[in-house]
Amino acid sequence: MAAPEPPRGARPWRGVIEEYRSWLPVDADTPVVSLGEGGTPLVRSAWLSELTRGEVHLKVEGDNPTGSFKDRGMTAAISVAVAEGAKAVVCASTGNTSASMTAYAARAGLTPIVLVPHGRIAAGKMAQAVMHGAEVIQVRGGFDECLQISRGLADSYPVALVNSVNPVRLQGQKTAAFEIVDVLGAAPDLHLLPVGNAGNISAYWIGFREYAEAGLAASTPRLWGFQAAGAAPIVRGEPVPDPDTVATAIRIGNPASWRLAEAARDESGGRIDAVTDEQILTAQRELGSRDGVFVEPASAAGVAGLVAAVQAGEVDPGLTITITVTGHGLKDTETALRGVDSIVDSVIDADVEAAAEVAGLA
Ligand code: AN7
Repeated sequence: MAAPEPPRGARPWRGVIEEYRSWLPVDADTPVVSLGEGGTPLVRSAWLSELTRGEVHLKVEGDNPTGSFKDRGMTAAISVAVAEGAKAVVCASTGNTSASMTAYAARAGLTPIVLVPHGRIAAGKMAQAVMHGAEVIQVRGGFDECLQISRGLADSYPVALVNSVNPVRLQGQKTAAFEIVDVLGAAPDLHLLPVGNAGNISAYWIGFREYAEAGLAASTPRLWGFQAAGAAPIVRGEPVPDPDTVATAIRIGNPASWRLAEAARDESGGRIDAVTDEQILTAQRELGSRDGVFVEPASAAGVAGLVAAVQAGEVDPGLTITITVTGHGLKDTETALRGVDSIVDSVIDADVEAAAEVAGLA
């Protein structure tokens, strides 16, 4: 006889630290700063499954509390920072790290200091930092300069650095790989994701590898990472001094986790390639209109990469493929609406027949 189902609600999701405690660098005394992050949906994509003649699932990380995968690393980094007595935290960010850091810092009563590049941070992300009470400093320079300053502050002043150069961040972020294996019951053949500062691809590799080493997965996936063509230092093999892409979240010319990402690529038998802004925006629209998943441009890079690889005949049929879509589309509505001539298709009087007519129903 089957075991009785636990009552509904008896086992709420507890956030990634409590769910994966034994895998993380926390102990019984670590104060857990959580917003219930993780446990995000793994959504099957019908059109991508058909396109690849395989099984494609999206790991929808925009469903995290602040709207991106960054929350997984931030619950860990902020919890450890509090345990170590930090009073203030700092990060450089293209927007999502700062949105996440400021939320968790607010919760922990820490002072959040945010360094953002000049211009081109999505408005939604800035609004998040403002609402969470951050000290926002704009630097005349790009993300890479912001990260240098952020490191400099942490070296010389009483403030903890929570960029992904902080290894605790990657430990938290690896839980997404655990969740994928937990839900599929096995590792995928192939996992795709965007690459910016290159922390996340490194974190997924840690997660997939640890599960395999522990016998919880029989294999590890090949990791395919995608940078934006105008910000593709790893693909080119040299830093890009003036990175440029519509996908502002990954407008990074000298990724901090460069070597770790190359190791993840090589050890997994994977690749890191570039996709154009046009391919990114097309993938973003397809995700919205076919899957019902609204992501920000950077988040669509993995899907853009898969579509390009299928077109190039590089994807064998019959594979189980997972793709991380990293952040929510609502963070950057300006880019989503750019090029849309008019949001409103018709204006009518308050009349059913008129509505039916313009909607093509009559
Ligand atoms: C939506 O917030 O670097 O390769 O400062 O926001 O781990 O850097 C954001 C990165 C992909 C790239 N998708 O991940 C920041 C920041 C979204 C992102 C990435 C980011 P990494």
